[in-house]
Amino acid sequence: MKNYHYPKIPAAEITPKHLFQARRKFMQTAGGAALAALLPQPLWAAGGFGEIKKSEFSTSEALTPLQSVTGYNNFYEFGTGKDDPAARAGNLKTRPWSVRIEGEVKKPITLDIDQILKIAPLEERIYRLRCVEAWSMVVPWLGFPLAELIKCAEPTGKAKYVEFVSLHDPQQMPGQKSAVLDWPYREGLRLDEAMHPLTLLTVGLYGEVLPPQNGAPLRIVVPWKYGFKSAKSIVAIRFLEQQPTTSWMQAGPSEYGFYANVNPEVDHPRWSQAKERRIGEFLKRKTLMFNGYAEQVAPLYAGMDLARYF
Ligand SMILES: Nc1nc2c(c(=O)[nH]1)N[C@H]1C(S)=C(S)[C@@H](COP(=O)(O)O)O[C@H]1N2
Ligand SMILES: [Mo]
Repeated sequence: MKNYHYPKIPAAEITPKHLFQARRKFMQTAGGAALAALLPQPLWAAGGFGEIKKSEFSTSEALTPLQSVTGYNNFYEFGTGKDDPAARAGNLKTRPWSVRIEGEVKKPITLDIDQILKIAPLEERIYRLRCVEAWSMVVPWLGFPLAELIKCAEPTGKAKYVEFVSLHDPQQMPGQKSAVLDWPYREGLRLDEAMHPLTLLTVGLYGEVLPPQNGAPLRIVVPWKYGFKSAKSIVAIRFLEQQPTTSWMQAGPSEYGFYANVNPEVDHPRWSQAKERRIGEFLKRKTLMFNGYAEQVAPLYAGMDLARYF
């Protein structure tokens, strides 16, 4: 059994070696602490992550253009319009940023984003993302399996669910001044769903750090579920014995279930889920069971009535 540890943050390792050495040289020649403030941020914050693994789980479908991925969003903390996040999230302060790992774990801890980035190597995962509002995108995410962090946390035998809590800060998030959802935004997964290799702890897209409107600095992406399960800008990952009530379940229990698996056969009470519009395309396409990931995830739901557990 491999022994997992939460990584510490030696500055020399956050910054790729050549940059670190160049920085030291610069400090030696230029000297002075004031100049240090002008030095580049760690590479991941400045954009660009170095070497990135490709993933066997990536789709080869055409990518949704970057402008649509960053310009057409749901992020209710910034308003309910699709262009609100791009217009209003720009100043979200994403550093320093820490995430509480709490609840039913042997090692509750608060991790800095830089520690989280060192848990596992980053991969590019090109996933379909299907919104409950019947549009979809294809996005090249950067991240690593959430399972890697969960292994570090060592859930106790009681942990059956994982809850994700997004930032609550009405000063920065003007949408939180309205009670459209119960803040903070809370989502959740069954522990086995959270451990599934497709579930991605995500820090970037299109080769760069996540833009604020896409959930910087850290979000979840669960590609076989409706988009709202993929919580953005998370500050806590909580392990629970009981199934949590998510913000969307609370807002509309008959419309948004806990599972929210993409399912063309189970309609939303107010619209069909049989088809979707891929952003940028004219004709609608058929929505696929589990958003096309049935081969990988159907066994998680063997024997379950998916109309009841929607
Ligand atoms: N905290 C938070 N996370 C969120 C949302 C939100 O409003 N707040 N919207 C969800 C919805 S409905 C979708 S479709 C996806 C959109 O992710 P994207 O903007 O990166 O495409 O984010 C999800 N995560
Ligand atoms: Mo969505």
